[in-house]
Amino acid sequence: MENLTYYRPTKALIDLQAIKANIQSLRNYLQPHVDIIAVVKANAYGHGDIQVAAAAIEAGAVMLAVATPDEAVRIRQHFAHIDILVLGATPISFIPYAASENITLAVFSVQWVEQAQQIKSLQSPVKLHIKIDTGMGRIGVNSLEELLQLYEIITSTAQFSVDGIFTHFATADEEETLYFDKQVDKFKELLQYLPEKPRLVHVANTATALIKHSSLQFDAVRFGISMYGLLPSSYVGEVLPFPLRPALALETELVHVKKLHAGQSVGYGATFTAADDCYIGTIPIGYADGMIRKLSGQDVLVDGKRSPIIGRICMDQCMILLPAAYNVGERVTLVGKQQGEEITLDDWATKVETINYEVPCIITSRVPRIYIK
Ligand code: PMH
Repeated sequence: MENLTYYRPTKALIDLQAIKANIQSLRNYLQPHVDIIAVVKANAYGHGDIQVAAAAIEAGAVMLAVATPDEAVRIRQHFAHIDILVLGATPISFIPYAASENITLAVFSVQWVEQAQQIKSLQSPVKLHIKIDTGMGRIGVNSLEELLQLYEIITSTAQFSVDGIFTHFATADEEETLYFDKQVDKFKELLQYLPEKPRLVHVANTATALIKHSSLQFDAVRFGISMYGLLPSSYVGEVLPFPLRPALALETELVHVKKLHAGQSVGYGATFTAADDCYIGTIPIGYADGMIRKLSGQDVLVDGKRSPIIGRICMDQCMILLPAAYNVGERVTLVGKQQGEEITLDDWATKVETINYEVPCIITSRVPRIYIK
């Protein structure tokens, strides 16, 4: 039984309406025949796979994409009928489960298919999406020869059927299009040599779906980061066709407030020393929650005012410089809005020199995700 009572006030609030609205905006923007594949890998980018999947399906997604077989199992246990695609590599040992539970797998290796041929008596053929490496250099077949060899062995193997073909772009979110165009050309060229076009051709991640030519929507788009209301890059923000609603807020409360006298210090290493008398608050969130020490100095919101995190962030707690003497229990917003002020996951990403994708993924499972319907 899931623990639904949380005593610590630190919570990630996930706005499922925002997720639905982002998908619906995409739906209105895409050509009518194009399907939406909701990318819910990595626990839906840290937002919670099952709840996000339910919202995505309700908003019109017809397939869910995950990275690993284990993620697919979790989704299937909650959703009996939705199509699920595993984007990453799958061990042979997963194939019987994929066959009995209708999980679609990415395929990119002849050797893998040969090994799979040894598995007899599958409940039904496993649907495969051929992955082409057009320039990401990650997984995927790299040449026409490899593609045709793979296609031939799959189509002559009773255990499998070809349902789709796809690739992934390395630079779709950038203004410069040279490398992107090369990837597109390679994909289109390889595609035309296939004896038959698979049911589902898909190449577009969020950036491609939102800012590239509509012909690159093909049969489906894989909608990840902007489903969560976040931009793939600042450049995409400049040319975005519709507004996005961020889905995640992170909140806690003051659990201790004290007056610090000039000369007194705060935290491990005593790295902050008060120049003047001031009020500091302790909040129950630390690096074990994903609030890594590099976030020291980041502002949080208290009573609509920006208050910086001071000193080193501890495992379970950190301290903030308060604008005034507030009471224990005062709401503290780490990500989200208060009275017209806002702190975003992009602010965190800038502070720790990473991308917004990474930030919700590193908010650990100790922080409960609370769903606002
Ligand atoms: N398709 C594949 C194969 C992906 O790896 C990803 C994101 C997406 C679609 C969705 O992209 P979007 O969130 O930009 O829409 N994958 C990753 C990754 O591996 N690291 O960062 C994002």
